[in-house]
Amino acid sequence: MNSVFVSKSYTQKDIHRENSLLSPLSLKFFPIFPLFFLFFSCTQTDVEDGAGIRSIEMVEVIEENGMIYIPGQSYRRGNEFNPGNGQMYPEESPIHQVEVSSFWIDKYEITNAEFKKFVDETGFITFAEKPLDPTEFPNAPPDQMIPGATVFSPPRKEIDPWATEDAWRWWSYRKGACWRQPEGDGSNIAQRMDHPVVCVNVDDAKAYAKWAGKRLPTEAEWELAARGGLKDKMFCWGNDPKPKGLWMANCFQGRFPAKNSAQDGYLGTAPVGSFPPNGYGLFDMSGNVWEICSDFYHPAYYQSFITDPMPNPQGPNDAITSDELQHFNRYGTCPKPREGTSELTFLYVSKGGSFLCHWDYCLRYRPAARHYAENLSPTNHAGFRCVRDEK
Ligand SMILES: [Ca+2]
Ligand SMILES: [Ca+2]
Repeated sequence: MNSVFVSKSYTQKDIHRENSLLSPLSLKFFPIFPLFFLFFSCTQTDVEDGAGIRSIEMVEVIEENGMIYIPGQSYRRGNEFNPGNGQMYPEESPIHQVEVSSFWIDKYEITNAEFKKFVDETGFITFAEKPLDPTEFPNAPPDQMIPGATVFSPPRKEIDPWATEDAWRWWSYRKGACWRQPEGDGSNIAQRMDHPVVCVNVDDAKAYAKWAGKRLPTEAEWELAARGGLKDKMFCWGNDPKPKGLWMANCFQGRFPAKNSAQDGYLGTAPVGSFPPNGYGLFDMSGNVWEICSDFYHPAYYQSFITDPMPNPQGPNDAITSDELQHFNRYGTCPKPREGTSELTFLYVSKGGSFLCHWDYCLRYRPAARHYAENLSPTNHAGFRCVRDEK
């Protein structure tokens, strides 16, 4: 989705939550006890749900304690092609070879039930639940210093999402929005404990991961896992966007952003694991919620990476902010963060698209797709999953 830049000054001290908004940008309680499954070799496996039967090309997989083992390998990261809707996504190119060591990754997105357990045990308070520090943002209006998050707020009438870059036409800062009440005051997650947690930022996600004895994935790890053992395919399941005419991921159907037909069965987030897994047996690597990674985001990162490739890349050394990204998109240059830049405005990679990605407007429910999350602006369509090193 297009980047949002509402107006503000280019002075980081003046940035507040609204103008730094990120680009719009039930568990059947899964068993937590130790599991160990082994799938031998590459096989066609039929997966059936309420929508129909899909055939998934499964590869050899080891599962343990809700995590899948991804063997170390070199693979082709990125995408240089029109994914089918006539649009190009230059931040995904050039395609390049990248080497990643073996690791384990969560089978599902982190759920509200799992996040609640973390909060109950630690007393952790997420960013969205705390007021902003006025000394850090002295020029921000008081009403934007109160706890809250950025929430999808579709217009009542259809609009052309391409008309302007102003994504505030379908996003709003919502008082009280946080993981416990993703749509703000009056909402709750009582019937959504098996949905992915949302309205968390990268620091919240890192805190959870540390508590769980894990960490956030790098972009290179995440994309390798999302590709499900397939090579050079556009989607996590292959090149056909809708095999047998069935949706393979929770995304947005209808006319974005006003009319969501929910043809896939879900208007908002879905219970994790509601759609078929990829070849590694990982669920929701496409859609449902964006998944925050540990790398800083830069749209031209791959162009610099190919000049100095390295195994297990961690992303760019320097962070950029949404203002600087906007500058880059307009002028092709991107100054380093200036003195006084709040780390809360740094952009981190997020992957996989969300329930708001639409074929025509944001075809980013693909393994190569790249987007970003900003600590200052947790949203109700971004969450995360964790990884851990091979031991
Ligand atoms: Ca949907
Ligand atoms: Ca996802």
